[in-house]
Amino acid sequence: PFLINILKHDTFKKGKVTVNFIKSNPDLFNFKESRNRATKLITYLGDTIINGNDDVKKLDPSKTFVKPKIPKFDITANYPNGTKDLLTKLGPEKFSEWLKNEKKIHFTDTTMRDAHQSLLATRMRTFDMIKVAEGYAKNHPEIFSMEVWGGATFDVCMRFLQENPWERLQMLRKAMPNILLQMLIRGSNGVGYKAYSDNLIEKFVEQSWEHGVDIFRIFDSLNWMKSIAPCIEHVRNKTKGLAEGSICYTGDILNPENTKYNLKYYTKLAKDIENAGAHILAIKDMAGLLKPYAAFELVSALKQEVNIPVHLHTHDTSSIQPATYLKAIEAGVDVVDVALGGLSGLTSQPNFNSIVEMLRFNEREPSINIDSLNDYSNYWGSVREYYYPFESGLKAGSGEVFKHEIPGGQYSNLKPQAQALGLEDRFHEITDMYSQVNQLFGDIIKVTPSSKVVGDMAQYLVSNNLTIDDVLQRGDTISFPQSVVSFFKGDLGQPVGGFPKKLQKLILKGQKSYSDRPNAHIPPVDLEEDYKSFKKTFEKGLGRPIDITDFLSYNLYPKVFTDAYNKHLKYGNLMHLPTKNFFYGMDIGEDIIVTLDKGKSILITLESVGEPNANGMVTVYFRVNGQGRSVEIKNTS
Ligand code: 3PY
Ligand code: ZN
Repeated sequence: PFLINILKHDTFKKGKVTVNFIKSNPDLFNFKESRNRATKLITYLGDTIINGNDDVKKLDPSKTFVKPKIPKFDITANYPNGTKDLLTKLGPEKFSEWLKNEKKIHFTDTTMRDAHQSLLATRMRTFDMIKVAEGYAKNHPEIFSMEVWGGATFDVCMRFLQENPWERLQMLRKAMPNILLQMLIRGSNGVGYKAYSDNLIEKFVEQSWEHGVDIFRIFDSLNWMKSIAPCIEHVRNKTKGLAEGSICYTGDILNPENTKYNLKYYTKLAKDIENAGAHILAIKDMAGLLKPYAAFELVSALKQEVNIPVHLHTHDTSSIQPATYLKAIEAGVDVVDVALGGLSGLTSQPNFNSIVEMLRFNEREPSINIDSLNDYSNYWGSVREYYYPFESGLKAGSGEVFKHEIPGGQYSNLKPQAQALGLEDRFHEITDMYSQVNQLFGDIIKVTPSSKVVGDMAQYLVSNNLTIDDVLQRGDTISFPQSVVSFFKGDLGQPVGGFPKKLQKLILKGQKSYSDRPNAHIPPVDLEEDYKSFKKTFEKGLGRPIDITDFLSYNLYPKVFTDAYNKHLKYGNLMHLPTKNFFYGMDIGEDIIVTLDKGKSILITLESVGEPNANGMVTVYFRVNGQGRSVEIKNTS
C-alpha cells in the first residue's frame, strides 16, 4: 500500500518527486486509515447485500437500471457569470431592483430540493446531484437560482441517507459558484417541525449563508408574521444574502364566499412582509391551489401593492398549474419555480423544459438552450429509476386537491403512510377527512408543520373509526395525537382568526394554552458551554474536525444526529457510494470504484457470498484494489 500511495500521489504523478517528497508527505503512511475506511465500506456493502437497506421496503427483483448519461461540459472552462456574481456586485437591495426591472421571465430550478422531496420522499443523494452540478452551472448560467437545501432535506439527509447536509451544501456551492443557491426555511421552525430558540435559528441562518445559501425563502406554517419577521431580520443582520418572505396560499380568492383568505388578506400580508425587510416576495402555493385566473388577479394586485419582485412557487398536483404560470407571467410575475422534466409534474413543480417551450417567441421569452436542458431532464429521468422504492404510486393529476388542499410533498407521502397503517383501501377517506379536519380547526393554512397536524388527526380519526361529530360530542373522552394537543397549546403559533375555543378546550383537557411566540417559552441555546461539551462527546469518530454546523444539526435533531453519528462509526462516510450500491448492495462479479475522503479511490469487487453458519453469520468475500478481503455479517432477515 505504501508504494501504491506513492504512485497515486499527485506530486509523483506530476513527476515532481524530490528527496524530501516522502518526508514532507506524511499522508503516504495513511494506508492504515485508508484500510480502515475500506473495511467500514465493505461492512456496509456486506450488510446491505445480506440484509438489505432498512429504508427500502419494497424490492423489485426484476428491476434493471440504465446508466444515467451526464451531459457534456468543458471541465477546463471558467464559469460564466450568473446571478451569484450579480448579487456579489450589487448587494441584496440593488439586486432586488435589478430583478424587478427585468423583462424576461426567470426560473428557479427545484430539481435538487422540492422536486425529489415531493416525488421521491426526499431521498435524492448528493452523489447524483454532484455529477451534473458543475456542468449544469456552466451550461446554464442563466438560471435565476437553484433550490438545493432546506425543507425536509436536512432531516432526511441524516436520517435515511447517512449524509451530512452541510457537506452537501458545501459541495454544491463549490460546483455551482456562479448561480444563486436557495433554501427553504420554516421561520421559527427552522428546518424542523417545532419552534426552536431564536438564537439557534439566527446561528443556523448565519452558518447557512457561510456554507453557501444566498436566497432564504422564509415562510410560517400559519402565515404568522411573528414567525416570519424575526427570520427576515436574521438574514438581513447576519448575511449578505436575499430574504424572500412568503405568503402561503390557500383557498380560492375568486370564490365570493371566501371571506378569510381573500385578495385583501394576501395583499395586506404581502405589504407586512415587504415592511419587515424582505428583498423578494414569494407566493408559496404549496398545495397547487392557485388556479390560472386567480393567479392573474393575485399577481396583478401584488405587483401594484409591493415594490419588491414577486416569485411564484406551485405544485402540479392537479395538472393545470402550467396554465397558472402562463397567467402569472402575463400578469408580470418575476420568477417561477420549475423542475427539470424527468422530475417534474404531479406533486412536483411544473416541467421546466415545457414551460420554456411554452414561452418561445413570446415577449418574455428566456434565452435557454433547450437541447441542453432536455439532456439534463433525461439525466434526471434515468437517475429517478434508482429511487423506485420511494415513488408514491400516484399516476395522474387529481382535481380533488382543490377539495382536500393537501400540500404536494404531504400528498405523495400519505399513500405510503396509509399503506403502512393498513389503510390503503381507505386512502380517499383519509383525504376527505383531511378536509373535514381543516374545517374543524377553523380552516387553517396547511403547510409543514401545520399540515402534519391536520394529517395526523385525519389518520387518527379514520384508523379509529371516529367522525367529526364524535370529536365534538365526546372529545373530552378521546386522547388526541400529541401533535394535535401541542398545536392547540400554541406551540406552532397562532392561526389566522385564532383557535376555535370549544374544540381547543376539548383537546387540551385543562392544559394551558398561550398566544405569544412559542420561542418566548424556549431558553436560548448555550453556544459556548454546551458547544464545548458537545465537542467532547462527539469529537472522535467522524474522521474530521467537528464544528459548529454539527452542533446546529444536533440541536435541531438530537436523536437523528446521534443515530447518524453511530452509524458513521460503523460504516464511515457513505456519501460517495454509487446510489445503486447504497440502496441495493452489489451483484456477484460487480466492480465499483468508490472515492474515499480526500479524493482517494478504491476498486471494490464482490467475489462471492457464503452460506449462513449455525449462528447466522455469513462471510462476504470482496476484492479491494485487487486484494482479497472478507467481512462477517449477521443475517438478521
Ligand atoms: C417544506 O416545508 O419542506 C415544504 O416543502 C413546504 O411546502
Ligand atoms: Zn413546495
